[in-house]
Amino acid sequence: MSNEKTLGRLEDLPADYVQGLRDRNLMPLWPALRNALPHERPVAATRPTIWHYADVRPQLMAAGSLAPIEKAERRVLVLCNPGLGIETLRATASIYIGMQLILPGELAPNHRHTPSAIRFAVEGRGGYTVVNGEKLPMEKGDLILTPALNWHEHGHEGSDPVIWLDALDLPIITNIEASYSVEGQRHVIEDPYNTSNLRFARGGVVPYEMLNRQRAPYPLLRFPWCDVKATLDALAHRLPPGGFAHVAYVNPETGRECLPTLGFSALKLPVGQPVELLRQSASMVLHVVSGEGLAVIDGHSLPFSEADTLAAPTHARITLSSSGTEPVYIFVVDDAPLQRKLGIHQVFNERS
Ligand code: GTQ
Repeated sequence: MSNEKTLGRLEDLPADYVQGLRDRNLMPLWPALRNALPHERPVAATRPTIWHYADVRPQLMAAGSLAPIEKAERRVLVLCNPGLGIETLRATASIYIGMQLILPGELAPNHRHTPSAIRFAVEGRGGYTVVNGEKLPMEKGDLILTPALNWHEHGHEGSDPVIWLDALDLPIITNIEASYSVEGQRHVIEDPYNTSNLRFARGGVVPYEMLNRQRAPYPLLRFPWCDVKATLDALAHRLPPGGFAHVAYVNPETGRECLPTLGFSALKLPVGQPVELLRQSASMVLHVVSGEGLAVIDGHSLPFSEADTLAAPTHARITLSSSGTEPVYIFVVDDAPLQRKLGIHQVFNERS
């Protein structure tokens, strides 16, 4: 940077002065200023990373026999970004991602916590989550919200292993020293029919009594994949040249993001045509619902196939392309809602 001034270093100061500062719990800002406020763009420790499902699945199945549900509560392997230190349990600086296994007949007991969470179903039939008494089935590709401080437990009525992806804002909540959980009694299922989804099954038409109701903060808790895919397929038919279909999951009462910190979207990559995402300030995690292809994230080439999961740091350049004969569907988690609330979310329009 041409106008970048070189600032004084800690070593330039007399050692006894620095020690005197330390003894008083003080530090000079100027040697740390460029670290705290780097010029032009953030310095991200988050590394472009891929977790192949072919690697994760066998380890998760092994956990199925090594860790009984009673000893685990949640049988999860966490997707840890090596750039952030894997013991910090972060896929990006703000996003936690786990892969959870539940076996037939098991129950992951009721609890609630300050981090907000979602489930995105990856494999198996018969799994469900109960949120505040409402039973939410989990079929492949379904998105289930378990918002902050809402009671939730998971069960399994099918016959094969069920695996889903968990995304939580845990790193954010941990960093503000606000993370904790409470254990609850087993749910009484008051709504076995996923009524929240029924209320909003058709855009623009809701049960009449909704007009006399107070707005709920989380009116829709389950977003079935079949609806999302149908919307992507319909949009993909009327794209401008070079465009791609990308839909956001929203709160149907506000039209805005459905959780306070994390945002969810899905996109469809056309066959044989690379797509460059607009560079933006949010970090993100991409999960491949189906198809295979190549992601290039800040110059790192990461070939992907079905059920693989990728992490991209803030401000990343991301190009995606399908390599097979089938279109690619991708589910995206980002921290744009938090960044918007902080007034720092930016989209950069330049293409490289
Ligand atoms: O299923 O409630 O991956 O509480 C981490 C924490 C899943 C869950 C995780 C959790 C859950």
